[in-house]
Amino acid sequence: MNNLEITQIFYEIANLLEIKGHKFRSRAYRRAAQTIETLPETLLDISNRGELEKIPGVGFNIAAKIQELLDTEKLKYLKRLRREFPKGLLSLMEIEGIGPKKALILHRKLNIDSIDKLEVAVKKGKLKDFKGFGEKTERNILRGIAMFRRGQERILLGYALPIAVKVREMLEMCSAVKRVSLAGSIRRRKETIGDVDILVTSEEALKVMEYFVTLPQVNRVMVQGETKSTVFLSNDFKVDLRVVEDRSFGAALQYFTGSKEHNIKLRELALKKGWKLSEYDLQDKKSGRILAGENEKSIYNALELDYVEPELRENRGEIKKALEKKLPRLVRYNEMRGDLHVHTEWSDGFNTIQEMVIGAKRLGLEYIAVCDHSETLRVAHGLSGEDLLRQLEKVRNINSEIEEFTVLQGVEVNIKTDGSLDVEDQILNEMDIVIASIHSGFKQSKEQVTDRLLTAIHNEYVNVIGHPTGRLINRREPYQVDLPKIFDAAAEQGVFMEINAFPNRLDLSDIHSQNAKDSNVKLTIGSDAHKIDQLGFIELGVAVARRGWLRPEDVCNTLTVEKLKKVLRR
Ligand code: DGT
Ligand code: CA
Ligand code: CA
Ligand code: ZN
Repeated sequence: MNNLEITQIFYEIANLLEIKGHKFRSRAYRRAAQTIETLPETLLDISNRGELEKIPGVGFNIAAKIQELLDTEKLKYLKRLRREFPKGLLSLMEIEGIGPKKALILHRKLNIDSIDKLEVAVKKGKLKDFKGFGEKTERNILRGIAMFRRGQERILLGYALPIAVKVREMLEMCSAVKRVSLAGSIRRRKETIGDVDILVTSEEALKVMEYFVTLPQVNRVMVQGETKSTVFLSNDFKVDLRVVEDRSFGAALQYFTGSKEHNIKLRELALKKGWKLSEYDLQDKKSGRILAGENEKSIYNALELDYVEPELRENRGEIKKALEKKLPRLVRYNEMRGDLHVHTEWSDGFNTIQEMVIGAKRLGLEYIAVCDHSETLRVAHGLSGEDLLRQLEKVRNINSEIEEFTVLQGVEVNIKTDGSLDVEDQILNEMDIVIASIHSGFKQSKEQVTDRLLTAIHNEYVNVIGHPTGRLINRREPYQVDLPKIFDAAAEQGVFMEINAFPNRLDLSDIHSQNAKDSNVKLTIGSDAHKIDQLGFIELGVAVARRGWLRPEDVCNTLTVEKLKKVLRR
């Protein structure tokens, strides 16, 4: 049994315990599930080392459950729990806005035991009569259902990327393989991925395909052909592999990277010149002369375009700019000098400040901003003003001991429902960086949320608005907010917008980041890491920045710590 399967089982247990009213135990399982979901290695490996209990959030009890699942593929505890409830009840709770209470009512009163039945019932207006199910709830449920269905199909970039890279590395080890590249949406670093596309060149396609479909990660082979094979990995990711001749590498890479809309534009451009662009090459139609094909750049250049980075290929004006030679010089993955949003064990993180420093150094960073939660975020053990001053003391000590690295003392302060902050100005004044975020009151009106954020922006100690729209990809819609207004105020006040790089946030999104930049707002990238191995998420934030057309000068993380400190002084 793999990590993802065990994660799902633990989420199910958490939900069942929630229905039963066992809040604490439910939370323990949810926390364990969240941790396991993002583990960089398999539970089997960890168990073989006898280190299950060393996983944060996994105690004796849960470790025993994991062991049972690994050994027997079954769990007696879950079986017992399931017997207490009708089948289908849980599926309802997959929908945003339906918690244990509502699920029970739907089931008892209307006999609803599937998402499909729920949808029919809402559309027939059958829910209105029950307490807590007004018209607004109905609309929310329908939206939740649509979101759930979308979420079922698309995978978060942050989860797909490491796995895709692993498969690419395995392919690189195959002797019959000449060149390998990721393609499709994962090469464009889109925030969610439908399926993973990989391109290979080889003179022995059959050998490559045989090697590919028998990789250990492969669970099921859907198609095995000579030029294209499709498989499902054990975590249900679909992977398409294409093999072409080496002389077509560039053309094939261009074609299979997409997007489809970008490709259509490019092909039109070729046609106007009397040429034909295909996955094999760029050809003159009349003479059949091959103009380009072996490398991707030469295709763009032959069409008199500047090379277009994969992240920009969405047909959002990049071809016009490439023709005019006016594409921005995008910020690069290796240009991050620091991470501007990390948590530690002082609030709800798992590692000490020192450990986060080690992790960040390993990534080649020069600074991190420790921004733990503030007091009113109880679920996250938020810090009081006093705690923050103690932490500041600690950070000063650490800074005096380490070389060529700086810890910035910060805080992720809550913006309360009236727009005020839950840390006093006097304390905020001591911080190197203040991120202000909304963690409550998501259902307020657009005016209310906008006013709240405007109030925070006008607080002279605030530097950054954290995860500015509050969305959770596939899970929670953004709150209603007038972003143009927020961006204008931020530009005027010298407040930055965050690109929160946590895989299910990516907030601001690519397009919103671009809008912010166009309003003269600078952006910060923060991994929002709660433990060392999440620091790598910063890469996802850079992907968003690049997809948002951001240049190095638009992103504060490219600054040296000295320059950064200057721009943080308002
Ligand atoms: P995804 O998988 O939904 O996240 O998005 P993509 O962009 O990876 O789409 P996918 O996997 O269907 O196809 C990979 C690339 O292949 C796509 O980006 C462009 C190219 N492609 C696929 N189908 C077509 C097509 O009908 N026309 C054109 N021009 N290109 C296509
Ligand atoms: Ca794809
Ligand atoms: Ca595909
Ligand atoms: Zn937050």
